Amino acid sequence: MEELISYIQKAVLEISDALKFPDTSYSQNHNSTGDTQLKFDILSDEIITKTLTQCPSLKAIISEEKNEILTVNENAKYIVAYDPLDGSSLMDVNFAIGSIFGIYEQKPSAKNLKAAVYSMYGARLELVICEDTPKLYRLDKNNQFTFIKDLKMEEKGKINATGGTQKFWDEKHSKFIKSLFEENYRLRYSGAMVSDINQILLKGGGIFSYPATKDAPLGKLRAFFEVFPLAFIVEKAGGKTTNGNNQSLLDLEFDAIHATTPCFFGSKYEISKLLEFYNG
Ligand code: AHM
Ligand code: MG
Repeated sequence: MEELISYIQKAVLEISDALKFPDTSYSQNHNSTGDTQLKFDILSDEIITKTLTQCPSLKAIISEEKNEILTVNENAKYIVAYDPLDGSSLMDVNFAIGSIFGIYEQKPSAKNLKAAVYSMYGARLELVICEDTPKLYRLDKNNQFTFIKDLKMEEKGKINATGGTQKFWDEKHSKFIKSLFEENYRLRYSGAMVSDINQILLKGGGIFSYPATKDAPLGKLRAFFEVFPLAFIVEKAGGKTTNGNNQSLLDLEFDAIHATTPCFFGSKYEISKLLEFYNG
C-alpha cells in the first residue's frame, strides 16, 4: 500500500506543477458521463495513468475520463479508481480543485476499499491519505509531504454545502435545507466536491449533499472514484454518510463503473436530521 501511495504522490506533484501554467481550454472530446473534457482533464488522466502503471502492485485502473477499466497486471493486488481533476469546471475561475483516488483490493466494491487519498490544488498543495485515520499532509519547501494532523469531525458543524439545480430538488430536500438555514448553518458551496468536503473535514463538521433531482434521479456524483473514496474518509474521520435511505454510502453496490448515486456526507447530527426529513 505504501508503495502505491508513493506513486499517487508522484502523480499529484506532477499535476500540481502542470497547474502552474495550464491550458484551461476545452478539447473536442466527451467522457462517458457526457461532460466535455478540458485539455487539462485529459492531461491529468494521462499523468496518473503513466505514473500508476509503473507500480508493481497495481492490477487495474478505473478513471472518470476512461470508458473502460484498464487492466495492467491481472496478478497484482490493487485497483485504483480515480477522478483525475474533480471540480475541473472551476479551472477557469482559479478555484481550488483536486484529484480523488479510491484503492480497492481485487474487486471494485466499497467493501474492498482499503484506502482513499485526495489532493487539494489550492493556494498550497495538500494531500489527505486515509487507511485507518485520515491524515493531512502539506508540501514543504523541500518538495516533501509533511504530516500536519489527523482529521476528526465533531458531532455537529455549521456549514451547509448542497448541489444540484434547486428547482429540481424534491420537497423533502428543500425542507431539510431550509431547516438547516433556520438553525444558523452557513452556505459554503464552491462546486468542487473535493474542496467542499475538504472544508467540512478541516472545519470539523457540516454537511455536503448532492441529492437526487428531477433532472438527475440517480444523482450526479460517481460512486467508485468520487463518492466511495470521500465516504471512506468522512466515516474514518468520525462522520456519517448516506444515500438518503438509511444506508451508509459504503453499503451500496454497483456493477457499472460510472454508476452515480445521491450522496450525503456530514457530521452525525446533520446526517440524522437529514434521515428524519427523508424517511420521517
Ligand atoms: P467533475 O468531476 O467533472 O468536476 O464533476 C463533479 C463535480 C463535483 O465536484 C461537484 O460537487 C459537482 O460536480 C458540481 O455540480 P453542480 O455544478 O451541478 O453543482
Ligand atoms: Mg469529479
